[in-house]
Amino acid sequence: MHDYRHPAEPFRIKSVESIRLLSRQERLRILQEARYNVFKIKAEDIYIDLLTDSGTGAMSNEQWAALMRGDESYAGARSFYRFEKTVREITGKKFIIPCHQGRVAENVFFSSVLKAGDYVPNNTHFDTTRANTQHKGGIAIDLPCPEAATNEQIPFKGNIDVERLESFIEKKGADKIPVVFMTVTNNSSGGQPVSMANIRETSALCKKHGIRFYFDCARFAENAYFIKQSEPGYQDKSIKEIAQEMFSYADGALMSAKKDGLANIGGFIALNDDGLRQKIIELLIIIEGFPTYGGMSGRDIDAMAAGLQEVLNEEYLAYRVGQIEYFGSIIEQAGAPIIKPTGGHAIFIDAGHYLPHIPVDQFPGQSLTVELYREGGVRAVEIGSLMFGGLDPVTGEKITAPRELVRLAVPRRVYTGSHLEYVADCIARITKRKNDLRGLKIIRQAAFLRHFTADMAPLKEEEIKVG
Ligand code: PLI
Repeated sequence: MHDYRHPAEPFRIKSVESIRLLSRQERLRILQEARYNVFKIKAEDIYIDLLTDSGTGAMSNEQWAALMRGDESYAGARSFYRFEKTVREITGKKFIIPCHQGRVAENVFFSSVLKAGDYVPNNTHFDTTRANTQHKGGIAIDLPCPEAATNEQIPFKGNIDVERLESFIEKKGADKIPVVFMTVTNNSSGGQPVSMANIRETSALCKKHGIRFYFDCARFAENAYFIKQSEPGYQDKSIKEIAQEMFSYADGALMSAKKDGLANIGGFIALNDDGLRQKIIELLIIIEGFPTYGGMSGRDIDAMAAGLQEVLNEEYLAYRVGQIEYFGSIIEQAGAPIIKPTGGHAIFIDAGHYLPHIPVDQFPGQSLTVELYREGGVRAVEIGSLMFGGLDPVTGEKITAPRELVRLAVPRRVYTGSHLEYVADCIARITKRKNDLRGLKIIRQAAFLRHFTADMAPLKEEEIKVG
């Protein structure tokens, strides 16, 4: 498409925020104080923050202008109707319920559809979706396609395994499965996209069994861009048309607009089922607010509506996906194995392969995450045994994480190519002495989502095992 390393940023910078790199000595002290959990480090002590792409993006001048249009009326605000029109147009759903972020949408949705002991299959649950399912007594089932666990350079590794889904439905019975979810893009499986064909097949299977089919659509526009790039028949369609077709196969969707809504806060539920809407709204009013503001100010709703329109811009998506691809290539050159092909919002380093001398119960992913901060003030997040291992809070069974990954999530429109090159340089320095890295142990942990708050400590010499 072009001869550059990746499409240059299709925007110029109008407002800047200073960042600083603390001394190595300060970083060591901060790590100790944070108990080796990077969630507990203050943002001002981070140089490059790749913890998440959620709510961390830069808004456009149009979004800042939209803030001024915000209508702060308690009920029936203009902001809501502008937002509703935008989401209806993209999703084709009748009812649009605003929620201040994705996990609230999950909370009110699962509280309204789940009974204890029900199953919720998904291509791969994101951690809050899993926790919300479990919190209501449900059992979260991941059914990623077999290619997801390989390093094959093929598109659409975010797909659900339709055959396994079918046999799962036949085994457990449709009455035990109130909803099947599809996460687009598949965040926990490497930000990999899902194909339209897979969406269509899953939808047909759910219809056949009378089971609801919903999207967890936090990154739907990035997914639509991958479909345009790689799935035959979509090259001449606009991103909006592709998104509309994706949503046409689902009964509804839950969205965290902190990703492809290009907003710092926001989310929604879109659906056609009026009975379910009523149930959701009853709970929403108790925990979020009136259904025309759902826990948000009018200005936030307007900024989200503007972001949802902007994200459909193909030039923006080409830059976004191109930037991630470039980032992946320089990290690989720096010596760290990554999940390939690169997905839409992050690079996932395979820490299990990078640090094979650290066994999974000594958290190789967390070891690399800690080292990235120590080396260069870079904040990443572990997606491995710390996030997904431990004991199932519902069944008490021991859970094994599928892989030991470290995610470097790239906030939207925030960091330039040279910031990303700096991160790759840090990895190159770590690679030179990676055999000296050690594992960690947990000192204290919570039952749900333990990675957010766990206290950790480096292992003592006598505690070190070899992987
Ligand atoms: O952070 P929330 O509550 O607005 O959204 C939760 C959520 C739901 N689904 C998916 C696919 C997500 O990626 C997600 C949040 N993701 C975060 C915070 C992330 O760092 O990836």
